[in-house]
Amino acid sequence: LELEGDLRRALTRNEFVPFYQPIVDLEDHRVVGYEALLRWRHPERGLLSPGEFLSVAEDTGCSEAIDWQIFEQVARQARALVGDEGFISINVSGSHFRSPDLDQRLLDLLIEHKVPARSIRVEVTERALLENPAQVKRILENLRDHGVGIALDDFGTGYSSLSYLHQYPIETLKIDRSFVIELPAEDSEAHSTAVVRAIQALADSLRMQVIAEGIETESQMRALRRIGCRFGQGFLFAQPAPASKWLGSPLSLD
Ligand code: G
Ligand code: G
Ligand code: NA
Ligand code: MN
Repeated sequence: LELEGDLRRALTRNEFVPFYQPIVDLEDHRVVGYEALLRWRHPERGLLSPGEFLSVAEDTGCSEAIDWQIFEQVARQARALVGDEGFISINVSGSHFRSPDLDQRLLDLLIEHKVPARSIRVEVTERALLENPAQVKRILENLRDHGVGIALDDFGTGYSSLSYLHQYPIETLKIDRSFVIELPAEDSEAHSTAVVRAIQALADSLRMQVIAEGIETESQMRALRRIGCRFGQGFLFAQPAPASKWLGSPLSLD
């Protein structure tokens, strides 16, 4: 496939970059952290999103190298972006958990760049948890023991057998934007409202934090606040943007 050659060339040319989307406290709109989101600065096709190339990257074994290109840049930019206060969330490809040294390499990278482990969160999907449970559990526990946060991404869309949740050191549930998109203004009986309410109740009882994804409207934000959801991200607050956009005013939307 042509795209595979393209991906390998892009890796050698460092064309993969993190964009950062603020994660805010829904009460006061304070920025508490950023999610690093992969983009490909393609020389001819412009800026590409993961949806356009990530599955080919996975199929051709490129996704781990892409992850590392992002992790390196995040490690270099983290302190300027969030100081001692905030955190940066990074996405890890599911297949990456087949690498038994993922945890140690990540911890070494943080030490090399003098980034405190508590400044970093790892986002993992439900599917990744279930593919290789014993190794994923060991890797996540080691990261957690060193202070790295663990968030479960796209929660509610996967293979949600709730029984596994407490078996992993998960501190944060990220509510998938497919539920947030459907949140109505006031109708508390609606299906999506019930799902989000249930996720929030589950998180509260397990003492986990909740972050809602894909908030685009004020009414979605108000519905989330009524449900007791404290944190979120989405176009209502800010689009993902290069680090330079946020460096002038770290942890602020201005
Ligand atoms: O930014 P966008 O909406 O196109 O992201 C699409 C998907 O790509 C999301 O599911 C997101 O979790 C995933 N993704 C974003 N950044 C990264 C990354 O750096 N590495 C990996 N493996 N996946 C990412
Ligand atoms: O898989 P994950 O949930 O990590 O991917 C998040 C993706 O959603 C990113 O690619 C990001 O660009 C995109 N995104 C972020 N905020 C919004 C939003 O408010 N609306 C929509 N439609 N997409 C968003
Ligand atoms: Na994510
Ligand atoms: Mn997500």
